Amino acid sequence: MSDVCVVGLGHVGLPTAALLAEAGHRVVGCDTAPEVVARVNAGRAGLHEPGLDALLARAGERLRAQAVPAAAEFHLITVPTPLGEVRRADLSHVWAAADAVAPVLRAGDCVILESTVPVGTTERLAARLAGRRPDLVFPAHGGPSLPGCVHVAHCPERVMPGRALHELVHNDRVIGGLGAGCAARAAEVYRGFVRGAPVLADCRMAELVKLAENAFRDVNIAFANELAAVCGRFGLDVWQAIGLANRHPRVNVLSPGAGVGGHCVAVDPWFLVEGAPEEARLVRAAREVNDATPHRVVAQLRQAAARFAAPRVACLGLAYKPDVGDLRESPAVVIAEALLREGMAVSVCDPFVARLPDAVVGAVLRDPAAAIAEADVVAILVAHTAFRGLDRALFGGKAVVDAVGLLRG
Ligand code: SAJ
Repeated sequence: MSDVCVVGLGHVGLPTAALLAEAGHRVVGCDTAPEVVARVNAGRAGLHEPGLDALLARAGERLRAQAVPAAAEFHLITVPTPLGEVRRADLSHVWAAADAVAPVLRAGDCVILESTVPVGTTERLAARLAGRRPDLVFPAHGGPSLPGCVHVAHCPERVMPGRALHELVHNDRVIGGLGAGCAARAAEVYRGFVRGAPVLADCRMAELVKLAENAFRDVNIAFANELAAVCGRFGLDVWQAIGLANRHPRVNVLSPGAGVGGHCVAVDPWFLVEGAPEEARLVRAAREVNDATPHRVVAQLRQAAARFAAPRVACLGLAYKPDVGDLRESPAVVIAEALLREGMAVSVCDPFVARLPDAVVGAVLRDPAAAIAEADVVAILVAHTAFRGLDRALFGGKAVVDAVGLLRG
């Protein structure tokens, strides 16, 4: 069993570190946030990830957390890559992780970048490491594996928040190597816990494939959202339209909603646009359609509220998607914020949210039945399973904007 160092103990890094520890590796997890280090060492995940606390308990002493990387055969970098200025990837966390790992690297070690990145980043990562460690040998992109070289690879995570443990084990992994032999070396660390297939490729290919996966989803959701806008223009019901279209054996239109949120699908397609602005026209258009969707929902709500002197709006759902408490890039937050700015009284109901974010200061968190009872307008923004059981009589006499088709069953 190897020593493994996981840099970044977030939604992907922590479950990965715990699975590696359970597979028998000695794992050091690193995080720059002292509270994360303390929490993990106390055996608490602090994430909405079913089974993770139990897994941490089983990992016991094989997983310990600290602020800085330790020497290890494998270094996994699982840090965030948010959208920075002018819709380009902010890679500052990747570079900080590289600079932290560089001093402990040894000949023959393997560095694996799991964060989602623009095409070409793994090569830049290797160049940065090589710049800090001129005493070590790094392969050139596509070049031969030299004796004692540091292996560098990109193995993008592909897990759905809330299903991380299942998907980390069962999803196939695309493992892209920098030079010959890097992908095969990187694959060794996943063997202990991944039951999906390891598919070896070049690092640029692995980077592109991850971006393509999320852009594919974004484009398809944009089509559904655009269809909702088109149906609105004709006064037609988009849910009925999709239900009928999907009876065609080769058509599968996704669900329109309040917009696209989360830290992946709403972000990663821009990394493709960044690298290929002339070519990625459909990808850019999809991003624009999905980003415009919350504003279209606000316009519908404004219209629904127009007949009330001091409209009270109940927003059902604040999370970026059903049955999670994650608020990152959530379109529901954008909508609630806009309603507050327009002077409406806003109550928010979300069984996964214990405290409202600063963005919606002025709104109140309430249980759905009470919020709906007192509202003039109900905005259904997230199809949480818990909302499906709400008594339909509650909505009687209310102006309802159902962005997610919850009342359609
Ligand atoms: N959404 C719709 N309509 C739909 C489906 C989704 O409006 O029919 C919305 C959701 O409400 C949400 C957004 O799209 O706001 C994104 O949700 P999602 O479930 O499509 O994706 P994420 O961001 O939770 O996770 C994605 C996954 N990628 C794909 O499905 C291609 C996951 O596998 C990736 O690992 C993850 O991004 C990531 O980390 O990149």
